[in-house]
Amino acid sequence: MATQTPPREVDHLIVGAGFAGLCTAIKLDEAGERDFVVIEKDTDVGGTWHVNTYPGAACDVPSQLYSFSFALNPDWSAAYSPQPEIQAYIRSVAERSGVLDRFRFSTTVLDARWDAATGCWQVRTDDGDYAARTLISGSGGLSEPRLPDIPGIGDFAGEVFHSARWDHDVDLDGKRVAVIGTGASAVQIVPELQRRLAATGGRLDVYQRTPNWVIPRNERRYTRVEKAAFRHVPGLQRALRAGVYAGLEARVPAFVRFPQLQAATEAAAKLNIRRGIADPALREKVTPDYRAGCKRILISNAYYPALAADNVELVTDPIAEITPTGIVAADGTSREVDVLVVATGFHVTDQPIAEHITGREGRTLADVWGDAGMRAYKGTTVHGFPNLFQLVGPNTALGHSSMIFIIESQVRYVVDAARTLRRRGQVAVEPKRATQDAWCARVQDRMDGTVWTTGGCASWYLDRFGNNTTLWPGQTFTFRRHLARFDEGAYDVVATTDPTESIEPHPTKETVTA
Ligand code: N01
Repeated sequence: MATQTPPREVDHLIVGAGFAGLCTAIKLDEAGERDFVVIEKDTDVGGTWHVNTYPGAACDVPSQLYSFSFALNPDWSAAYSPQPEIQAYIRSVAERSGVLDRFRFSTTVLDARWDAATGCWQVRTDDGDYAARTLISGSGGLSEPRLPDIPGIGDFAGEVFHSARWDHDVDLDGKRVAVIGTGASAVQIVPELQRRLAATGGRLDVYQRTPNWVIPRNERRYTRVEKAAFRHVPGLQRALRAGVYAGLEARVPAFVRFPQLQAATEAAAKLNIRRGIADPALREKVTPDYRAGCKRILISNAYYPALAADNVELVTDPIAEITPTGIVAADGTSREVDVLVVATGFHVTDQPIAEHITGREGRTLADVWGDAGMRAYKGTTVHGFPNLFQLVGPNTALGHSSMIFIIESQVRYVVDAARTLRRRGQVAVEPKRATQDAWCARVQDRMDGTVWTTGGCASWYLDRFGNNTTLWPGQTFTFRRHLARFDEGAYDVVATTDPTESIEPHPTKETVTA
């Protein structure tokens, strides 16, 4: 008879091996919290940078800022890094850090359930079970592709794939390709496809529902001398990084307080359109009618010229249906398609991981958030979910700077929490409801008057209640200040029902105060 293997006990279970999961592993290790496992459903570290391999994939945050603060990279090839370089960087940091022995790849979390008896998260994976004191989710805000619900899409007989699941086995040469969507991924994909198809006699149709503001990308490659200077001149690269950081933070008031300042961005984007497109009708089609910044501002020098190329058609009529052989637009025009690329974004305000996490009251995080949208204290902890820490949680994302800064801020908080819990005798804590509510109310108050609310667009930043539960409405250094230390006073200690299961002394069943 098969015997059931008991769950493996660990102090910390980290879900996801992208920037967030890796950073957590490294920093916990440094703090002496070495008993952790990182579960990753994919085959390598990197998260979104491992998975998004579409042609042209690159970071639209400057390279100098797009690295860990504790692992600067003097070898970036250019001002903006392509995906393979970022993936190689993450891999090399992981290898150097000495934590990879605790990573379990090709393993998927099936569900995680708070167990009051043991004061642990009971986590089932497709490769064994775990009992973990803390559950740290670094599963990413942009990891689950959102597929469009277009009539007939299931009957399409050609090749179809999402931008984040690029099928490199599909031969595109000479084909008729359609891209649905014109967001951050599409503006990188379209120029690459256009060039490749032009060289092989193929055609590209780009289906645009809403135009985006696209400003020029300040591209340049670093010279050998610059790279040597980054490596050998003390403080040089850090000073450059600080300058880039300050420059991006200076843009925040135009997003949160004075949206009219976005007029400068709109002027730059209009110039970009005029430079890239000669046809007035096409220019008009790609010019947004909402305030820049309301949706993510995109950067590209190649997107508009690609749309203007002879082998490309920009279709702005809505898609009526997809047939086995092509796409029919609302005006009745039918266009034959061999390969359909769906660049329609991700599940952001309804994160799928939330369906798999069940808290103290027996409800899933998805259920709880279904009531009124995503809510968390400091974007990281959730009432009813003891010792759960969510990286890149509600209201932590950025439209203007590097998410790695946010991730490092949250990881400091989590590591301080882990230290605090150990000092207190491995208690389980969750944010007080009133404290969490006050935090969320303050964040939502700050949304009034932001460009995301007033800019006149529909965006994936907003949830189905119309609230922006995605972005941090302020400067990143303010976020870091809020999370500078684990504020015990904001938390309640959660009792375990069977005190004998408590491994270390339980100080009090009341609120822990700082
Ligand atoms: O997704 P998106 P993305 N029929 O949601 C359209 C990050 N990222 O993958 O605007 C027709 O921006 C939709 O139209 P509309 C970055 O944070 C970073 O491009 O909703 N069209 C839109 O045009 C980014 O913001 C980098 O009207 C449909 C597009 O699909 C985020 O990922 C690079 C449709 C979706 O755009 C997401 O970017 C790439 C439908 N049914 C991505 N449904 C970096 O460089 C949706 N659309 C760091």
